[in-house]
Amino acid sequence: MSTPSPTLFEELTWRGFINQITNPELPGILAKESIRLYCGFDPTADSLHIGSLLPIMGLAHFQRAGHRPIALVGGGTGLIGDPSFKAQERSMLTKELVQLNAEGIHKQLAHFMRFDGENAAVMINNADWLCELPLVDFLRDIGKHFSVNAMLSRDSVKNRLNDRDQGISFTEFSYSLLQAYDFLHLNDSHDCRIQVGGSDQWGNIVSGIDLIRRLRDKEAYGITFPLVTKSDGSKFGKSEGGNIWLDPLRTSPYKFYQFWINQSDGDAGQYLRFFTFLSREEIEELDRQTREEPHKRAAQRRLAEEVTRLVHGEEALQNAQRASQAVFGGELTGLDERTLLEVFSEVPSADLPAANLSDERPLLDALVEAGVFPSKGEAKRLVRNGGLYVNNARIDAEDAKLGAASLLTANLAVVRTGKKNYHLLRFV
Ligand code: 383
Repeated sequence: MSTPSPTLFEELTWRGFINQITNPELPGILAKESIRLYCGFDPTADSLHIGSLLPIMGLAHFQRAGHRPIALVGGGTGLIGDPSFKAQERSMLTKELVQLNAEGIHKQLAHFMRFDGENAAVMINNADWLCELPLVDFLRDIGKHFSVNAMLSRDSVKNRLNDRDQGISFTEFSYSLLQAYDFLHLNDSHDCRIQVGGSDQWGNIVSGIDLIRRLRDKEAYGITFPLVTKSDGSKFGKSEGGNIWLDPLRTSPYKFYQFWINQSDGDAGQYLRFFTFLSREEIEELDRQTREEPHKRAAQRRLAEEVTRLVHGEEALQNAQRASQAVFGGELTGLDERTLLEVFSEVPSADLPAANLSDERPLLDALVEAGVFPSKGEAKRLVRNGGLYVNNARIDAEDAKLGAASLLTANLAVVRTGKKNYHLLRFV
């Protein structure tokens, strides 16, 4: 007899998704019926970053198990700014910018869930109801159920209250009322009974549950996911250049792929659980390979492959993998200029006049001028030994000429001397 597949809650637990739940009855409820749940994303930028990926994966797991996710874009709450665990007051974004950002995030979220068929996901923007709220009614009907005393004791705003210099505006202080109201609204309009979010959202989620209990006398639930951390204590989701974004224009698929492939042995296993849908057996096998043959980096390779495919698609994955092979002598043609510049960002580069190409100048002369070789004699010696490559293709003739065919893109060529000494030539 085959073993029964784990319930959703067991699955989320072994993957490490469960930080806290508001009610111990939740696992039983999830096993019994298809239920609506939601998670909110504020449009503070025009792209999500990998900090949002864990709750997105969480929503996708719920959908795979037959539940009905709502992805909420915070077009209304984004105008206010969530102060939870933020050290400083946020600068206010214009309404136009929040609107643009919301459109960007809407498009991205659409990748990760299925919006048709049975238990289709729903995408919703809280600007649709929050921006219409009449202030006096809101303060009477909703505000009356919030105790300022309780709000002041929340961990998520404690630092701001204790720090006289930073402080917190009334605007941000009111944020949790709006998120609580959202949950009430979605409970009324969509029978939404669960809210999920990162552990920073605990206070906001509990506020909504309390409000629903008081006003509707109904039980609603919350689940928080852990904050993703790195085993060496450094911050997850940042590279030297800042955030790792899901938008390929902000973080190229090559950089994205590199981010995952460079994770440590200690982190790769957890990230496979968080950010891929691979089965427990597959992941435990990759854990074993990491223990026994860490130098092969099987877990990191699979992690980078799966997450890049999920976020950017198959074609972008193939390009990223090809780009990653480029420094090991792989095929370079077909890589776009931006990717080439990223791949070879740390190699020496030189500018040469574009006239070198139309005049079919001897390659070795140009390479001496570009500083690749100290002298022509040395260049010739390397060609005789079969160690000079242009665009990873070997140069066999000492009198080889430059020409349009030497270019990879409109003005770039890659020179390699020996196994892996690269130079980038830019014809300007
Ligand atoms: C807004 C309205 C709601 C419910 C939630 C929200 C957004 C929420 C928030 N979330 C963060 C964000 O948008 O600020 N108040 O940047 C992040 N989330 C998710 C997750 C996370 C949280 O989008 O922990 C990381 O990604 O909850 O920081 O009715």
